[in-house]
Amino acid sequence: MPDLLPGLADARALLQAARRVVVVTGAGISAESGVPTFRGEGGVWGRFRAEELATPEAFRRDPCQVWAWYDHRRLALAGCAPNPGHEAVARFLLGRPDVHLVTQNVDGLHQRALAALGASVPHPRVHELHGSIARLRCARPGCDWLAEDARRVEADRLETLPRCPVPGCEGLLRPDVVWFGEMLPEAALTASFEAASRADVALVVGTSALVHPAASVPLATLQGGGVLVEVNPEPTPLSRHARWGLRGPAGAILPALLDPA
Ligand code: BJW
Repeated sequence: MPDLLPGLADARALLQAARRVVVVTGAGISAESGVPTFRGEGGVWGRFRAEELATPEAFRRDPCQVWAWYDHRRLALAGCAPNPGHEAVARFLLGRPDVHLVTQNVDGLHQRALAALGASVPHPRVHELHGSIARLRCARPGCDWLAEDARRVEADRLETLPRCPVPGCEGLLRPDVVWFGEMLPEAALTASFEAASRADVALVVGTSALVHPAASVPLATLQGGGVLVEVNPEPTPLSRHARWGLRGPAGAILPALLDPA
């Protein structure tokens, strides 16, 4: 299939010749690993309301409900593995010093693909804009406790939710992800826009490009004089800016696009 895809050979030539590349990914790259996307058919927001699960207000109102959802997702993720799309991005990033990866995904599958190739993670050229579901942090303002933590959370009662281990704090712990209305991590955001504005090519994969400021990252490449390549079965608001729009699944297209001949 990939050889016959319109634009694939040209997009591949563009990416292979480019020096600086920023790869921007969203939930679609993990769809073939069995991780549901947020929008579209079968998407999370078709079954659950974002404002009841992915806002700081929702956590304050009903931390058990929010934790039950995250515990379910953390458990489901443990049974998922990186797919050929994540693996191709990992090879591309490790093979070239001027490639940066900006991801909105909290699933850790990019990092797992990199670790499988022997890279130490977190990798300095991977920028997680919306955090990581594998980390917990204290929800109490002013407390900066943060750690990788894979524990199951019993979310049926407030008393069983995880608490901050800092002596005297005991604030509720929450997943280290970015909910609607929250600021993105400053270092990751700055690094993402810097990498994008310097890039010759932004390769945008599997995002509906509806959530800001992440959706604006590829626009920084355009503003810097670079070009955009999109991989997505469906068009998005970024499609009209793309030099090449490759319509199909990331797991099939990315190895053909990124691996050396
Ligand atoms: C495939 C495929 C296959 C399928 N291969 N592809 C400017 C304008 C308008 C609004 C705003 C704005 N600036 C800020 C806002 C508000 C808001 C926002 O953007 N709202 C819009 C929805 C209207 N943004 C925020 O609140 C952000 N914070 C912020 O801006 O702070 C500053 C501020 C603070 C206070 C006041 C004002 C400003 C925070 C956004 C946080 C988003 N959080 C979530 C949840 C993360 C945690 C978790 O996972 O639990 O992040 S929501 C969800 O959407 C998740 C994703 O990262 C994010 C993006 O989704 P993504 O990745 O694009 O997935 P989908 O499902 O939408 O798309 C999948 C795509 O894959 C589709 O296109 C498919 O076709 C494709 N696909 N299979 C390739 N096999």
